[in-house]
Amino acid sequence: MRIVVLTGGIGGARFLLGVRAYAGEVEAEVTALVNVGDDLLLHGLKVCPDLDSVMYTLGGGADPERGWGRVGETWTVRSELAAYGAEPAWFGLGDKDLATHLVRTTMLNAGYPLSQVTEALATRWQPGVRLLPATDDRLETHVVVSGRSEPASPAVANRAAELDGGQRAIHFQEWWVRYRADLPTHRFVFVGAETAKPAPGVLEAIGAADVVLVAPSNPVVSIAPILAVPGLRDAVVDGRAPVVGVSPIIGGAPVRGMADRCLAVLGVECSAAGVGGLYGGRSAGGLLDGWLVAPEDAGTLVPDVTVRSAPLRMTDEAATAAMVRAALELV
Ligand code: FO1
Repeated sequence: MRIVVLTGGIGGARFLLGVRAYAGEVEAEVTALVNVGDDLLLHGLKVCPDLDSVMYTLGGGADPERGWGRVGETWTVRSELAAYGAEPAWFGLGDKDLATHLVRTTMLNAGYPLSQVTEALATRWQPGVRLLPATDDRLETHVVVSGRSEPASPAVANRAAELDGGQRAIHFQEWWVRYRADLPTHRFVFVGAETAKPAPGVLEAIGAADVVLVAPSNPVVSIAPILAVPGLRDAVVDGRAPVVGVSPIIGGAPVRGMADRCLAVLGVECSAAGVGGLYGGRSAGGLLDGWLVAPEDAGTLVPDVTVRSAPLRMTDEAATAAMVRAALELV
């Protein structure tokens, strides 16, 4: 059996622990198609938060509390950078984490595509699932905001010029980490999406899949940038594999992160029904055949989608594997 998972963020990485555990029970192969919209260039290094969260989490190197970066991390370089006043100081790169970015940036500069770099890094971590970036091309989530305009921080590359009406685009990480989304926010832009191509192996993995799972990731800034890669969404919708999503919203609130803030920008209700409706039913041109919601949201209706409920708290690997089993029983 071949399972393909659309995933991003810390919740998506935790979900993959359960997918891997379930796949081990049924001898299935797993390919994770990972969001790259969070990626950024920082101090000359290419940082890929979602790829790293998945790689470290599955490889046993992630800090379980933080959910990102390494367990047992130290911050010597970070404090040295701060001593030089090197901007941005609001995004912390740990000493162990830096080695990943140095190796990745060296390989990218040598001309290796991100998918091959990811494969090389994963050789060390042995995640037990195949990790594929959604695209090898540059695709970055930027956020159009207004208010609290600061002098342009040159360190955050590709800062868009001032837009009309005092609006400006900032990189997703600045919005997420520096401002904690606490700015008037108008829209999300996936810079580079128009010309990005699915990474090698992505369309093949979708075509060969027996099931496609949409992880309980942030639908707006983790799943949408994956689906924004031309050809990727169509491959899923037009493919033969059933598509089952797992709700990231339980009882009207995200389990962690800021999906509520992101959904509000889109004017989508922060609920299992709202996100299910955002993805849409496959027979109506949407994405989903099935939608797994928490018991708190049993009775959720999504047009053209089969909805089931099961406990969705990813308290440990076994609980998450049970979620995966429930999702697969849906189809
Ligand atoms: N999140 C923070 O809230 N503060 C940080 O300083 C920070 C640094 C960081 C460094 C590397 C990395 O891979 C992730 C990092 N994150 C940090 C998390 C990151 O913003 C999010 O995990 C994802 O981009 C969204 O899921």
